[in-house]
Amino acid sequence: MAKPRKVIITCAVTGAIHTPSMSEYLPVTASEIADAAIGAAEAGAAIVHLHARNPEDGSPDQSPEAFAPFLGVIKQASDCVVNITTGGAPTMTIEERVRPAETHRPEVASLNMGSMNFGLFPMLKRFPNPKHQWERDYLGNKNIIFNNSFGQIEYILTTLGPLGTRFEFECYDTAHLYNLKHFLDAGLVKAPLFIQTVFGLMGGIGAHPDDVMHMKRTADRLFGDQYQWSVLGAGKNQLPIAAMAAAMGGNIRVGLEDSLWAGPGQLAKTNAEQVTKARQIIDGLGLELATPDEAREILHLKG
Ligand code: KMH
Ligand code: ZN
Repeated sequence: MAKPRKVIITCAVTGAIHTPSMSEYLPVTASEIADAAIGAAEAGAAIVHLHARNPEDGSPDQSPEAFAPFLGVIKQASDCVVNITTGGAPTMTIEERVRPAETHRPEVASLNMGSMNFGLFPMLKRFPNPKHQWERDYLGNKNIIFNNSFGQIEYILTTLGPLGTRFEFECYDTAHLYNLKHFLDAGLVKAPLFIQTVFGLMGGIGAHPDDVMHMKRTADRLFGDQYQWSVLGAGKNQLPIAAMAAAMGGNIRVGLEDSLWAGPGQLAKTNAEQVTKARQIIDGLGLELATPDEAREILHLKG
């Protein structure tokens, strides 16, 4: 009998989209981020995707020094795969964005595969009174463009590739899959590709099942068996999209970076709570959870 497929859960514990006024449970300090990552790994996440924040006001902080304290604690406590963001926040320069991964040389770094509008302002309807001025400026800005030009993508690949870091290719629309294909054909990226398709962010593709199917079909046509598919549904789309993708051969990303919710109107108190829900989907489908070492083998990570 064929063995059940191993599904990789990634947990993105804090990110740079949500702000502290939206949820008291959003990890902000180094010790909160470390606890969140360790808890997520204990609940079944093979990979933790990490951003840092300024402990004073919760604003995104992309200095390598901000990552160091929680990276050390996570490494001591867990063998999970560490994934450091190169997206940072869409207001940062590319040099600033790449520095934490360049300094800390993780097994995986995120790599965003195209430029796009980034609409955070709809969240102001749900959370109309942010506490800090930076939150009001950030969320109210209707002119945010997330810059990921071909030159910037190449800069990240040629800076981090030689360090042995591999990539979580974040694709927010079908064009981003074609951009990735360009880099594969140019020999700048190597299979197996870990493709994180992102659904339901304003500026990217929607979160309808047709959108999921279209991204999957396009990736299948462009990359065949040269890729591992993972999905991230923003906000309330997180678990429905996770369930759909898991049933179709995909891997799952959860975490408070992508959704603050544990259910309708109910804030998630921990990242581990969302990992547990993803795990229930995997169990229910008769699939198995990938351990960190299995994820390393599947994705050809340096270990
Ligand atoms: N917040 C995600 C939708 C990055 O860190 O490079 C995108 C993200 C970007 O994870
Ligand atoms: Zn991120």
